[in-house]
Amino acid sequence: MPKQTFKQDSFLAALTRQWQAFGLTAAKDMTRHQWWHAVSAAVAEQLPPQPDSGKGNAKAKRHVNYISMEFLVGRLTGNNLINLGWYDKVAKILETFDLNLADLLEEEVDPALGNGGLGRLAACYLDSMASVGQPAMGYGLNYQYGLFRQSFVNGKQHEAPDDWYRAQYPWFRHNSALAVKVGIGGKIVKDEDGKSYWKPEFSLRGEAWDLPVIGYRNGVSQPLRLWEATHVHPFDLQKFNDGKFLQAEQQGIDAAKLTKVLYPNDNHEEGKRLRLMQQYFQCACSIADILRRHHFLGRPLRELPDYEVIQLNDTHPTIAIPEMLRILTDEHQLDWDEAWHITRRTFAYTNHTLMPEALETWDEKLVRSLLPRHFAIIKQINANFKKRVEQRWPGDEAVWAKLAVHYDKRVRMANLCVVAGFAVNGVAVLHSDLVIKDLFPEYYALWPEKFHNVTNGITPRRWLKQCNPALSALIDQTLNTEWVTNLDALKGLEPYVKDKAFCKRYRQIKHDNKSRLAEYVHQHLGITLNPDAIFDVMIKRLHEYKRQHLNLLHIIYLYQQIRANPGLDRVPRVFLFGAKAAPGYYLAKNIIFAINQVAEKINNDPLVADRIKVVFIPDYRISVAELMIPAADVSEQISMAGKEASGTGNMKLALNGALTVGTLDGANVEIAEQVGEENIVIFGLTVDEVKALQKKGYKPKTLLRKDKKLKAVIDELASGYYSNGDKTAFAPLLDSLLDGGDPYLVLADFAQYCEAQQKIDTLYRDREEWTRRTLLNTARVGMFSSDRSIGDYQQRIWQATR
Ligand code: BZD
Repeated sequence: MPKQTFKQDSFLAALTRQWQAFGLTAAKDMTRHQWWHAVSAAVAEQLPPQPDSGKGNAKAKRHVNYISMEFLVGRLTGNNLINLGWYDKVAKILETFDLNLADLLEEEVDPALGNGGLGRLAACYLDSMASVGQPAMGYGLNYQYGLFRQSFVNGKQHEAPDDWYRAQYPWFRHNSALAVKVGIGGKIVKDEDGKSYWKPEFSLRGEAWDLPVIGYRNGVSQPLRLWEATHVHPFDLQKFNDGKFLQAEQQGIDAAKLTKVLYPNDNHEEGKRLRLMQQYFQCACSIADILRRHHFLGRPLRELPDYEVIQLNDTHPTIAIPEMLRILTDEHQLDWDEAWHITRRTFAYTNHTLMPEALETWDEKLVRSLLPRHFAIIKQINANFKKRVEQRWPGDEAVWAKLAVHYDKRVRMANLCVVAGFAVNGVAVLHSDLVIKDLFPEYYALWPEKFHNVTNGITPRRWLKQCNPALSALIDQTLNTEWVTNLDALKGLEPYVKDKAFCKRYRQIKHDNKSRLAEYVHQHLGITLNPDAIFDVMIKRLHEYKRQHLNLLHIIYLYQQIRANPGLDRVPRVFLFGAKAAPGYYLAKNIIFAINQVAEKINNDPLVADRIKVVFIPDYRISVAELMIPAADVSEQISMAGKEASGTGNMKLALNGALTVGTLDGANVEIAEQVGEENIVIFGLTVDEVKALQKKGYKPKTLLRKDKKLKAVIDELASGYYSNGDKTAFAPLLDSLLDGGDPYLVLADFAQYCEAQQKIDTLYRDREEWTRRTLLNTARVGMFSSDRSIGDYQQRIWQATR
């Protein structure tokens, strides 16, 4: 497809229309925010129409429908300008108005329609599919409020709603012709032929709001379609005429609740009715849209899997499977076998977690009451599958208890995906192995061909080109090749480890990025950072298994060492955190509080001077990540082995030249393979060692008695030293580590973690050696481009036999 050309006259004319629409008399009267809006809208106007028809997809290349409850896209204006190749042109025009484009881009509120890794992965994959020319649509929900805004009040997390003003977001295109009617509740009734069908209690309307996903300089623009719930009859005229003015709009208000807010939990399920309604609403809209397109193109239903694949981003959109079966059987009158044959070849499922508390199951009563027909379909799937299990494991109730889709009055979404889909994949090699070995061994025995690995990836457009312009420019000049669409080309940087001038520039860029972050921290938190210190970065959701508290224990240990030996020679280190805790996750919130309290004490202790600073940056989000990642020297990836499915921050940080301190977990294993053992600091128990220790019986208190340093750290936390004498301030955290049995083996990995950190200190003193190792990280992580991941999905899953 040809590159999209920028038309300056149309752009200027569109700008004019924008300030006129604001009711102003000249461009110069616009506020900075209005300028951001006007520029974005003027660019959006120039985009090609997004092909909804899917004509481009042929049997040779199935069209991908990526359904996800979350798309954490981040700010779009800068990214779209870069992908279009229009950034410099627009910047030039703005200069004539005395405006700096980069400053304007800061005006955009991040669309935060996701929690963390899973939502961000979906956004990277859309970018890559558009960039590599994989025809695709993203399907999600248009939440009015994204992930909550975080602030700290006396060190404690405080949540506020995230109103991102979606109604005024200039990148949306609303297409009212695509609206879908979605039923909920009600019962199953029989028609005169005795055939059952669903009579919903009420209906909602799904309205399509499209965001453009722009390929990197290839003329491609594909929609991310986000559904908003409204009411079929937003206003009840009957009630209005009856004088019930307030009730007249009630249905519209109730409907709007459905897509009001994103659930703020990651890796934990809540089983809430509204959440299941959101899931179904999204799936019903998306399946209707996929089938509408298929019919529009005159293609027979039985050929659906030849043209379309539906990739489920974790189990959250699983209800799409019975929805497809319902439409095929009830609305298109296919018999069960034919409908099953089509469905079974259409759906593929990506698993993102092994944690039992995150695996979704739904109470059958809830499913039956909201979706009676779907429940009946699920029971049918279950009954048919039971015969298969019975053949393979005759009379083995224990196996059935594990494999059933419906069991013990609950519907298990992951099982439904495996049984009804043609492919299941994990998101890193280690994780995919554990999916087979620990989570689904019997399913693997039944259908080994369904199981795959696709190691996650990140888009180099946002995570290098956009967020680290200085490093990108240096790479451009050095390599003289388009590395942005071929990240493996970064290998070409390897010989430059010997080039002193190059290394100096590489080091200087890191230093400048650190100064940029220091400025942000100073402006927002009033803390002064020394850009010559090691910037040690831990950015991810706050979760016990991710072990931010292991990092904290080490910080306290360091602080104690300095107090015991005030002349201690340590390279100054800034420990930076960014993390949100789910509002109901008390332990996670207690860890945030503990970090903030320790930070307060250390940052104000003159004895420490510059040697340690601890900074918890509030409201961590994509735009803050874009600032922190290029500034990081050290990347903290310290989850308990076996728990982090992949991680993607680890890839972004390594790409931008941070050295990883990490356990052999998730994609860290593959990062270590790529960069080489000398260029990463691995510590801690392996998956097998974790299992062995837990089997043997792990007793954190015994460990504590043996390790004096560790005991001193724990005792000090419990003493009130960091909490104005309040000995209970960190009780949840301490209870978990001690009486709670330390489920994530924080204490067991503490000693090795401290050694790993000492290695970092030693290594950093040799500036040239440090530069060499970090540069080799940048040069060797090309395989973590999401373009490669998409290639793997195409080869192993989407285009493989169906
Ligand atoms: O998905 C994350 C995993 O924890 C990471 O290891 C992995 O790299 C990424 C991408 O594969 N999982 C999530 O982010 N999960 C959620 O955000 C989530 C959201 C709602 C409900 C359950 C989980």
